[in-house]
Amino acid sequence: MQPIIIVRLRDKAEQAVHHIVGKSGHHLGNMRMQPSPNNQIEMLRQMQTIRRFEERASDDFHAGDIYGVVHCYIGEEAVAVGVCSALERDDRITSTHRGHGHCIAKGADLNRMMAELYGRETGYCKGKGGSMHIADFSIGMLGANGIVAGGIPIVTGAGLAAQLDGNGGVAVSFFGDGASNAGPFHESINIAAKWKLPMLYICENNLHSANTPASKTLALEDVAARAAGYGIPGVIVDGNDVMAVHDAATIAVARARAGEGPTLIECKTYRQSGHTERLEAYEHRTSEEIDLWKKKDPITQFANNLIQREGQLSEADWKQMDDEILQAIQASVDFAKASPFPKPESALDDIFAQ
Ligand SMILES: Cc1ncc(C[n+]2csc(CCOP(=O)(O)OP(=O)(O)O)c2C)c(N)n1
Repeated sequence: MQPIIIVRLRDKAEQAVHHIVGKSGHHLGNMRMQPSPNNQIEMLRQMQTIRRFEERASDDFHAGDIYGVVHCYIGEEAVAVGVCSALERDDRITSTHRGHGHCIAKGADLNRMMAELYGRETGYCKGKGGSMHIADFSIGMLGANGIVAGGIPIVTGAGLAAQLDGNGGVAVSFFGDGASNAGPFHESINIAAKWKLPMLYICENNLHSANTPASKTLALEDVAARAAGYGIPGVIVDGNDVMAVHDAATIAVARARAGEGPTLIECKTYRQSGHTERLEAYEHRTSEEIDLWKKKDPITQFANNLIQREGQLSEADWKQMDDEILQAIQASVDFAKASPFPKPESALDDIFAQ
């Protein structure tokens, strides 16, 4: 089974049409599924919120206000937003060590997120988990995860639960190209395929696994091709095109809800930020490569599209949206700073196994 590629093109009437073509170039069909103008503007707002949240987290980390580790997702925002915009609130996801984008796209509270990064009692983990452990079950966000590939079996269990409950729910695993080399990916996708679990496996192929180029660790060029080994569809999509990601996810969600089983979607994207803050000395990528991908920035592309082609947003609206987002981020920092640190005597609270 060859991976399928979804390409976003325009037909003569300037409607968004996604031409679905096989890897060998043969045409498999078209589809038309545009989110409403309001929903598209909301998608842009979410992407920019992720960007501004992380820029602030990075600044505050370097200023010494945030402890631990912060892995930014800058440049990959179209993946989280494109997929989560195709989900319902009760659908469940798990994330990675690079989880701020997935949390925000699923609807997490900015104040509680920032407070968690700041290590404060009002944070999602009462200030004791930090960036890599944010979870909010009320919105189906089952957790970021510091263990590479660790979230994949967890959310596959959520897919099994949805199937057993018969509630039509879908479960989504976000993971990197590096994680697709790990055992939990293969074990999970195998059983999900066999049991036709309502799952989406979303590989965020940002071309590098921490500080190693994916080309040095992947035996294939396309992670999506691995789907063939499990008898499920493998889709490649431009991970910097939020609408293309949304469409690929929408098809996969429909397939999952119809009981037809999982889909592996590989989003080709790029992390503009370093692997983690304060690891500049280990940066192995060339500035030419980073600059090339900055030119394909997913937020700039989408905003320009809405302003220039769709006419759904004016430059002034875009500026106002950004101002509102910056105010919300500042409010989250104010909330965090005004919150107390956890008390030392609470160190052993909420421990379920020792
Ligand atoms: C099981 C495990 N092994 C190693 C690490 C150290 N580690 C942290 S991130 C990372 C690379 C992950 O690469 P990828 O899945 O492609 O995600 P990316 O960082 O590119 O977003 C590694 C090896 C870890 N956290 N967990």
